[in-house]
Amino acid sequence: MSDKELSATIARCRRERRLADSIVSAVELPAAYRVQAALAEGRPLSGYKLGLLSPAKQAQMGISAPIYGRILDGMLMEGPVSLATFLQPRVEPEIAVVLRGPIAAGATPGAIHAAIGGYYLAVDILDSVWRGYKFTIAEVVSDNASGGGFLLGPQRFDAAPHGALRLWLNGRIAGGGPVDSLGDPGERLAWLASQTGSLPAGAAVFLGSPAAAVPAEPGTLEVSIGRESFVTRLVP
Ligand code: 0L1
Ligand code: MG
Repeated sequence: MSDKELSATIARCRRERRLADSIVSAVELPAAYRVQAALAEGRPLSGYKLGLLSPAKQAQMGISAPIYGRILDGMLMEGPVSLATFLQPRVEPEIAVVLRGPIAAGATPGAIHAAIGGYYLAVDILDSVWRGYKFTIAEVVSDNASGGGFLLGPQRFDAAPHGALRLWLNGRIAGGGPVDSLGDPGERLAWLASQTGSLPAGAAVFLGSPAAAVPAEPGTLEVSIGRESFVTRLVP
């Protein structure tokens, strides 16, 4: 499958609200990012997501760096969130930052730190177009790194929270892991700016999850770290 066919498949399946089957293709990563950008054209950008942060996940996909996707107009949501708007939603707990200033490619660590307006508990709602989340790396990058919906908790933290980030679904723990395993947020933002050219002021950047994504279900969704938590609702 060529990059044009890949782009057309994703666009058609998204439009028709149906899943696509993975087809092994020879599309390289730079071409996949071009497909992602072309599919996002005309939609205002609210930020970015980082994905596949862990070396184990990267090795599984045959890459040695994270991937990124775009948070587009309408993807930043407030609860309650209707699951009917997605194809096959999965959720994972994250930390996100909101930028108060722009970050240029090559910015110093000090400039990056100064550009961070705050840290938030967050939920990444993944929604791959690829059936059963079975995809090649080119397919998932072209499909906007499975970007579906994004939730930011109401509380702003001045500093990056540390500890075990946990996801609770209807009172049951659904996953978690140490937030420090995601690496230094400043370094992650530096990498992202080097890939995109710059990050605009006001952008939300979801920094990835230390936990595996789990299928979303209606009910109460909670993200916690230490004594802090963010609760929202998922409805059918
Ligand atoms: O970390 C992530 O948000 C994952 C991005 C793409 C891979 C997936 O859909 O599982
Ligand atoms: Mg994620």
